Amino acid sequence: MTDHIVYLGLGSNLGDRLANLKTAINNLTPQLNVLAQSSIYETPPIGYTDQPEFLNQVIKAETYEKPEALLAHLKRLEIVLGRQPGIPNGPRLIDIDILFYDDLVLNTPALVIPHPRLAERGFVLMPLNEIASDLVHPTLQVTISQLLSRCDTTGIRLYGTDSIE
Ligand code: PH2
Ligand code: MG
Ligand code: MG
Repeated sequence: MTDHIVYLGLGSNLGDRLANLKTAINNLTPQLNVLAQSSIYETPPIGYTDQPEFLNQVIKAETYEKPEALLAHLKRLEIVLGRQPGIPNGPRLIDIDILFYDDLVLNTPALVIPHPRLAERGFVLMPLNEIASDLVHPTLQVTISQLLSRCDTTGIRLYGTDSIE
């Protein structure tokens, strides 16, 4: 079995957001074996802003699936967990995106790897930086920590740790 290392971005802004993330992670097997999990962040919605705040998290996993089969597995899981079709960038119970798949660069109508918007998304880069700060983006040729340092992270904070002012 040839294993591949992938990073997945998870997001939820409907229902019990924390439970949605946990249920998603618990149902990744057997196709994926989770190796590391970031903290969970509460993040203002990007793109379509008139919707509830998200919880976002990033995980590192190993998988034997090819990219297309992995995508199909994740889409099936989103639907099993209750995701309904909706507007692009709109509210969702659960979103599971492939961020990286080894150092693969893939551009098909169905799937683009690395995720095409990760470099400008603080809600991806903050959690990703926790578990992969030295990972080099295969086309941009800079590390995650470098991408994060250039990115707007306004309003993003760790979830479940109330700040003391
Ligand atoms: N996902 C989107 C669009 N906007 N904003 C935040 N904060 N978190 C997300 O996961 C997110 C988003 C499309 O998938
Ligand atoms: Mg997404
Ligand atoms: Mg998605």
